[in-house]
Amino acid sequence: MPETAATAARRVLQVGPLKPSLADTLRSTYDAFALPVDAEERETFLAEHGREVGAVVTSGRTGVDAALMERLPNLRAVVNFGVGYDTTDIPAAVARGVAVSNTPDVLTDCVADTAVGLTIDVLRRFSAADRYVRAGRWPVEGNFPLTRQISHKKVGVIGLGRIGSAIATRLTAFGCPISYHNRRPVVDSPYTYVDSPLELARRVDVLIIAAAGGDRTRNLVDRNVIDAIGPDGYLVNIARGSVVDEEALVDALTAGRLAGAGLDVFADEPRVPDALLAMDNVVLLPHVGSGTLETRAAMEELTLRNLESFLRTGELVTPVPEVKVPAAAR
Ligand code: 8YV
Repeated sequence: MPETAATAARRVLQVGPLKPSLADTLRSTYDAFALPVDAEERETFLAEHGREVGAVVTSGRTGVDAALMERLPNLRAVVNFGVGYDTTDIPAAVARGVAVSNTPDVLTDCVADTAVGLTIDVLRRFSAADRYVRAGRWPVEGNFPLTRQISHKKVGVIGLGRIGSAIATRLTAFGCPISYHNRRPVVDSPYTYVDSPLELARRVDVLIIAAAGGDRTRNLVDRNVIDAIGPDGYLVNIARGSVVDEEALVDALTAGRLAGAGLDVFADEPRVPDALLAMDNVVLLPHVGSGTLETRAAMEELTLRNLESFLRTGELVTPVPEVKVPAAAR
C-alpha cells in the first residue's frame, strides 16, 4: 500500500531542548519521544524507534541534520520552533520529501525591537554607562564620555525580509535614512537598494544584519565589509553569527577599525570570543532577540498548530519556502 499521511509513521520526536511548556505538551498530548543526548543511548533509541518517527519538533538551535534524517527513514515533517531553520539540512529534507515549518511573523516585532535596542545601546553606550555607575566611577571620575547620536544616522540593513523591514520602519521614525542589500531589490520598497554588502557598508554609519543564516550567507559580512563600515561605524547582528566573519570582527574592534558592535548572535553559541568580553564598546546579548513571554508563547502556539495540522492533514501551516512538499508526494 502506498504511504499516505494516514498510514505514515505517527510518532513525534523532540530533538534538542525546547521551551519547557512545549516539551511538556509534546510528552503529555502527543506521547512524544525525546532524542537522548548521550551518544550510546541515542544509538540504541534510533535502532529501536527510528522507523516509528513521522515528525520531529526541534528549534533553530538544534535542527535535524542529514545524518539524523537518515536514521529516521519515515520522517515526513520537521516542525521548527523559531523563524531560522539553518540547523536543519534543507537539501536533505527536499531530497527525502520531508516538509519543514518555522514560526515566521509572530517574532518579527520582538526581534526588530532587539535590533533597535542594540543599536541605541551600542551608539549611546547605555550598558557601558550603567557599568560606570555601578563601579562607583561617576563620583570619582566625573561625567561619562560623550557618545553617538542615533537619530539621523545612515542605516544599512542586510536582509530586508520581515524582520529587516520592521527594523527599517522603526528606524525611519528616528529619522534614519535606510538603505539595504538583498539578493534582489524588494519591489516597491521605499528604501535605497545597494547591490553588494561592501558598497552598503561604505555608505552607512550602522550596518544591521537581518539576513537568514546558512550556507548562502556564510561570512557575507567578511573582513572587507567590516573594514568598509569603518572606524566611526557600527555593526549590529540579530540574525545568525555565521553571517559575519567573527574573527575579522574581533580583529577590527581590537584595532579600532570599527567603532563598536551590538551582537545578539555568535558563531559558536553559547561561546563568545574572550576578546569581546573585555571590550567596553560592544554590547553582548545571549541570543534573546525573540525572548519575551508574549513572543515565545506565540511561537509555541504556532509550533503546535503546525504539528497538529501535520498529524491531522499532512499539511503544515507555515512551511518554509524552500520545502513545500506537495501532499501527493508524502
Ligand atoms: C530563537 C531565533 O532564539 O527564531 C529564531 O530563528 O533565533 C530565536 O527566535 C530560537 O529559535 C529558539 O531556539
